[in-house]
Amino acid sequence: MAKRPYIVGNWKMHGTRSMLSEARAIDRAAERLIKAEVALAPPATLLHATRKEADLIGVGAQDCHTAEGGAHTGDISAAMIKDAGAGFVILGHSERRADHGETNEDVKAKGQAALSVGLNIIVCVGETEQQRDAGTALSVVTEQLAASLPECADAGDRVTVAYEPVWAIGTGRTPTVEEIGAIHAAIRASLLEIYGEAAQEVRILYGGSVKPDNASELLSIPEVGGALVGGASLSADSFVGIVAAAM
Ligand code: G2H
Repeated sequence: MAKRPYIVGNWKMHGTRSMLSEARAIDRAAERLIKAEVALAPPATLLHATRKEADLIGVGAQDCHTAEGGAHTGDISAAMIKDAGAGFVILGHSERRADHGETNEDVKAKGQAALSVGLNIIVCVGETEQQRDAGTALSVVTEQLAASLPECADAGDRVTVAYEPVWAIGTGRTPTVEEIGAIHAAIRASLLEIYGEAAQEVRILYGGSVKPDNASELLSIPEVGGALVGGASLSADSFVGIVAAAM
């Protein structure tokens, strides 16, 4: 049976406790929008509070460390994230790859750490504008994927991939339907090589300037199994508009 579209809000470094009212409103809306699976990834400081406020939606983190614990000032382990009430973690977002120099190998190690404590993972991949212009988007994305994904026997249940072209993030620009379709098809083919048959069940999200007014078109592309939403997830109204477009 096909899985429900997965709509994940990535709050990035936005949100103090005053934003919990948005999480509550999204959670309330999820009660009627049951044809989609809805989740929020607030900053780590709000994980526990969001989990307590929201009963129906998934709650996840935006990063984790590879180690179980130790002398890593400022970092947070996968076990701590789980303890705070999260069910998943986003890994390898291009902002972390750019701001913190995260490599594919780092992302893979983080994925292993997360899976080992029972967190599910959303692994992000995507090309830069330069790479797209050079015609290498497909190879960049499939190479990132092959090197970033951890081994996982039940990948169909625990792994999600998010395709986020770097040049589309927060810019209001999106690839064409054909471009997204081609990359998602290539991602599916790579996933089948990596995970075998289990890959059929892995959802591939699109991310990058998803808004209520383009969500319906983006989510109707074959192989697009949902969306990773940044800016438009900060308000319950616009995020719920995107969730509604998924159904
Ligand atoms: C891409 C996306 C969320 P935005 O980073 O991961 O952000 O929707 O603001 O482009």
